Amino acid sequence: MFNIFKKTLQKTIDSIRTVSPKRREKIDRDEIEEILISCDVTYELVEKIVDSLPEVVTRSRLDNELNNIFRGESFYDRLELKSVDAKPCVEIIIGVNGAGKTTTIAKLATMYKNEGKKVILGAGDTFRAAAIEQLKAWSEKIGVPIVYTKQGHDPSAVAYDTICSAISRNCTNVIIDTAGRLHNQTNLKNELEKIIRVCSKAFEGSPHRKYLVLDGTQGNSAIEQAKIFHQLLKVDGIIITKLDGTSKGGALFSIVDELRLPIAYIGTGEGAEDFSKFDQKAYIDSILDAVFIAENQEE
Ligand SMILES: Nc1nc2c(ncn2[C@@H]2O[C@H](COP(=O)(O)OP(=O)(O)O)[C@@H](O)[C@H]2O)c(=O)[nH]1
Ligand SMILES: [Mg+2]
Repeated sequence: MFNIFKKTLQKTIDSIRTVSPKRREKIDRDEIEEILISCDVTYELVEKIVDSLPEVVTRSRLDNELNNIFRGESFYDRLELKSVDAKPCVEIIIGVNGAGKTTTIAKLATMYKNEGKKVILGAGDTFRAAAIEQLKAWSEKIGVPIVYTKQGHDPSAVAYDTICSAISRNCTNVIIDTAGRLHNQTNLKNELEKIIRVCSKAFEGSPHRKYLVLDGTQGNSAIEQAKIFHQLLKVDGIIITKLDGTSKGGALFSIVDELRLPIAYIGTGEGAEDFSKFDQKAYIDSILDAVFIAENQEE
């Protein structure tokens, strides 16, 4: 079966196979430690995982440990995105510049459109003219309407207009872009809080989801930045972009472990369809397949 996770994680898999070239049934704990570090799992989490492993590790044992990271509060819970029944469902996309927000919006919109939903975009990154143009170009390309304004105008007004327009056009989904200038945290916080406040004025209960977009090529160094955003705004879910272009694909374990937030989607390329729901099993299996062979099987 064609496996998008395996394909997207190829660089990560290559990196694992550099430290552990031969796949085996059982692997020494020390080697597991090296493998996890090689794909950018944080040292703290590697230690936590390795400490609970026996000296010789089977696939199912490591599988267990890795799956545990995605547990919610209780043993049987999983970190999951809350479901939204509201119509329209309003989502805002936050994250630093260059993380992949605008591209991700085009991807999300394409996915919704393919599911038969009626989408509208709000060009809420009014800081740079190029950001508005970029989202406009996407909107034409994927055939989804957009609400925008001139550079420098109030992004919360765009959010308001987009939601009102969505309601009058009977749209099911609103996706709002934002600017991500993290070097001025107070400004960013005020601006994003205002957008959120204004959303709820336009449509009570919205925004229903706040997605934080993280650049996958940053690996676990994106965690600190993610914590700041989460503290400021209470993020609902994470989208990891550019997973196709990095050997740091193991960082997702640390991101989840530290933030205790679900990973909703991954970016697998630059095109509008290069996007996938995060699949915990496919993700973990791709990594385990790089390390282990099935029992009684020759490499
Ligand atoms: N390879 C790859 N490139 C991506 C992905 N997502 C975004 N990009 C690229 O990253 C760059 C920045 O994306 P953009 O959406 O403008 O980021 P923003 O500043 O956060 O809005 C662009 O060149 C995108 O094509 C992805 O999943 N894979
Ligand atoms: Mg952008």
